[in-house]
Amino acid sequence: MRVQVAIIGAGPAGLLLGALLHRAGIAAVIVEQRSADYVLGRIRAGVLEQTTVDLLDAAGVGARMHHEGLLHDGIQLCFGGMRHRIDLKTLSGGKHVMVYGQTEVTRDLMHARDAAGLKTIYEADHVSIHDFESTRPIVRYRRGNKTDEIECDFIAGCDGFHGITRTSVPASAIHAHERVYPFGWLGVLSQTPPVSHELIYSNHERGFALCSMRSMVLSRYYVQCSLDDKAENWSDAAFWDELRRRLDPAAAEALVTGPAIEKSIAPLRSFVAEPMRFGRLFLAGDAAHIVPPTGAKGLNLAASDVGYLSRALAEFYRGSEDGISHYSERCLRRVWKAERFSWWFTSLMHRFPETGVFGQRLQAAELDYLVHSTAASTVLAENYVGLPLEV
Ligand code: RFL
Ligand code: PHB
Repeated sequence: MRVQVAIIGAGPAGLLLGALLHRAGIAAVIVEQRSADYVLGRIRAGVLEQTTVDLLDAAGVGARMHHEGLLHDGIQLCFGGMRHRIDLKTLSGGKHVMVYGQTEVTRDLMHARDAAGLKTIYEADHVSIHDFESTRPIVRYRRGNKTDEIECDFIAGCDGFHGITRTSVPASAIHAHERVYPFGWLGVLSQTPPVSHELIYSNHERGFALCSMRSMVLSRYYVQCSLDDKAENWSDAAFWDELRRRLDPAAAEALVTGPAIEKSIAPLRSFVAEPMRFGRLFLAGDAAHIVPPTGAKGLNLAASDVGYLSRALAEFYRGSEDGISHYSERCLRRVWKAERFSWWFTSLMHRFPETGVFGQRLQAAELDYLVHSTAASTVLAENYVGLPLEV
């Protein structure tokens, strides 16, 4: 098979890139190692920046999101037993975020892809990439007991943190920067109305907690947990008790509990690989960088990377290499700002075993400052709703 662009990975980065390239008249195929149902079964992000919403609209897949998604004008910070509202809209000059689950974004992109008759190869084993330093890169994979080959002009590595594209680059050509946090998030999805109409981020002496949602009848909650914890060791009752303890009295009282539909533990990591382009191979999304989920930036960075990449490839086929030359630098400028924000918000909101009372007092002072200084809350709001895309 021969295509212009071979995309590795059918997560949000790969699927959105496929949709944007299709709009630009560029032929692409997606190679994914899992089944479509498996990809849809992963419960992940919930908060979309306006720039992500705009890209989904540009890809022609925004209709259901605008109908079912929830626009949020604020978030709430809980500490010292009290809640404080950060008015995102006023502080950011009129912006808001869209609460619409990654699962639904993925579903919409998959449906649009099927409806347009575009090819996705699911359950591809032993995916490997070759010759991306030349102008004729190749992707190989196995399906059943047959090996197939795709010849292409470009490879987009959208295969997430554990994928093969980043690790196919010679170690001498790539630099990785990493910080692993000494705790994880235990997440629960439940068919219950959310405890609050806005997300609550809570700093508590027992650890961080987050109250989020997917709709007015589907809630997503997280509590900071130990890296040794196992999701199966947490009964539903133990999870709800722990969450309640980490909220202010009014939220604890209002919390509606129910059976967990999904329960899992995610480790927290900051990671950036530089550069993001190697000849005809481009890394995008989690394949190139990871942020701890506190800032809700991972999916949004994946979207902005593929926004830059689709534009760069469209320019290439119109005769200019400018976009592909600047791809890595353009992405990384945005990535490092999101890394900084996610690291800062994570550091502010979690219990760190090693910092002791001194660290806790500093957190309390910063939170107090944050909610009482317009300058400080503006910095939070501006980053949370998302920095503007560089043009
Ligand atoms: P994905 O979603 O990991 O998709 C990669 C795809 O590549 C496939 N793959 C391969 N395919 C072929 N060959 C191989 N060798 C392959 N290896 C892997 C995989 O099966 C998969 O289908 O990466 P992508 O597309 O870059 O998207 C990134 C986002 O998924 C991620 O950044 C977000 O989920 C992060 N995140 C959040 N981001 C936000 O913007 N807002 C949020 O509110 C938010 N909350 C979260 C989050 C991530 C979380 N976890 C579980 C880490 C909350 C959590 C708990
Ligand atoms: C989620 O709804 O899963 C979610 C929301 C906000 C975050 C992280 C995760 O910061």
